[in-house]
Amino acid sequence: MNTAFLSVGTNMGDREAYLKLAIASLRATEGIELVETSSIYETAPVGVTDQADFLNIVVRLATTLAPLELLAVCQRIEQELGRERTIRWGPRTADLDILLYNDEVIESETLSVPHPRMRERAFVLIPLTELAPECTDPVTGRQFREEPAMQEDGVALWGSLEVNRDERL
Ligand code: GSY
Repeated sequence: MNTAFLSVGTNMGDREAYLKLAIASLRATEGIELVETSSIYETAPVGVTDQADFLNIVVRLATTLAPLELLAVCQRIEQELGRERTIRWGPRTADLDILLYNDEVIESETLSVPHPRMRERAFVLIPLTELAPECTDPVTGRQFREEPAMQEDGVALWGSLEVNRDERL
């Protein structure tokens, strides 16, 4: 069994509903066990800043899927939830990124793990370290909680998904 962390973000429509739908789709996927979800954070947009605030979470999965299979699942869920890849860095109903897959370092044409921009993104680092405070970057050897971006503004606790424990396990 493999451990993976995903980042899920949304800034269109009913943002909480999109997070819940993404979680439900992950849960319904063969080969994926949703182990836990972080709190929900409301976060200022990074990249294109002239767009609505996001809701972001990080989830921990146990999975038998290989990294590229997991990527295909993420892309399928984004499409199911209506994401159209029009504006790069622009608004989206749901964005699912693989952050970490075990301690593996993967550089392929379609997938880079650890996610290449995660070290600069407080909206990823803060929910990730909520779930895994000791988590260490397999590339730098540093703990993610030591990254300077952890101190950035623009990330506020918003709520929780109220996933009950029985559903989680
Ligand atoms: O890369 C994920 C999509 N995304 C986000 C996001 O999820 N949250 C925030 N705050 N800014 C973002 N910019 C992009 S692109």
